Amino acid sequence: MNIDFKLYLITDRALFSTQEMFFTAIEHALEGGVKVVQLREKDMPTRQLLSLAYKMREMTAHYNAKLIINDRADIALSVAADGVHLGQAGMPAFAVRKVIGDMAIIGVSTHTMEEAIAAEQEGADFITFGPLYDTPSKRAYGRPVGVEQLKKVAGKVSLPVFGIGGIKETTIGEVIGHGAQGIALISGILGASDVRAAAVHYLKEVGE
Ligand code: TZP
Repeated sequence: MNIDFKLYLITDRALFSTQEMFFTAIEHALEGGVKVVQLREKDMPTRQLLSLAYKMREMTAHYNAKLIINDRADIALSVAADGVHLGQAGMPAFAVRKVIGDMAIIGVSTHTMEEAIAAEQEGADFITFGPLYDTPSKRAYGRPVGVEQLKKVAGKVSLPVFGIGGIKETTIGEVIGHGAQGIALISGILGASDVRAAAVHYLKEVGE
């Protein structure tokens, strides 16, 4: 599987006070040139998530961007998404591969060397590794893993590695410099006051 992107935008509708504002932000990110969006709304009831996934599919297709669905292979298949992103607690990549087939992309979230190696052995196409830096949503899970650990992981696995967690404009260079193919992020882009400009800027910094 050719994973040719360098910026992986993850959704979090909780950053917006209305659904319309959320859609506008995603639209602006796509206008800014984002090529891959992961729909990650873990607390949403299935019926609602499905309809959001259809909407995201429509929007991403319009901009020729890929859509990856967090955890739910069933929803990914229903809306003809490009792939699925798996956490550590859900189905492993080899099992999801049987459901979604060889043409779909499988990303796996990893936080340790062991998880990264396992994800590769289990047939992931790429991994995210982090949290690299402090980020509010992950504080409960302990200290960030840091870029030195990223370097070790990127040196060990042959999969593309995307750094994740608290990445800001000022730290992109360091993340790429420590072996990541790209960056995965939420707030750097979706939390910006001008989402379009932030997308353009991050894409430029990452070289996409
Ligand atoms: N996994 C590890 S850190 C993180 C996820 C989903 C949150 C990333 O969000 P942000 O705002 O880019 O730190």
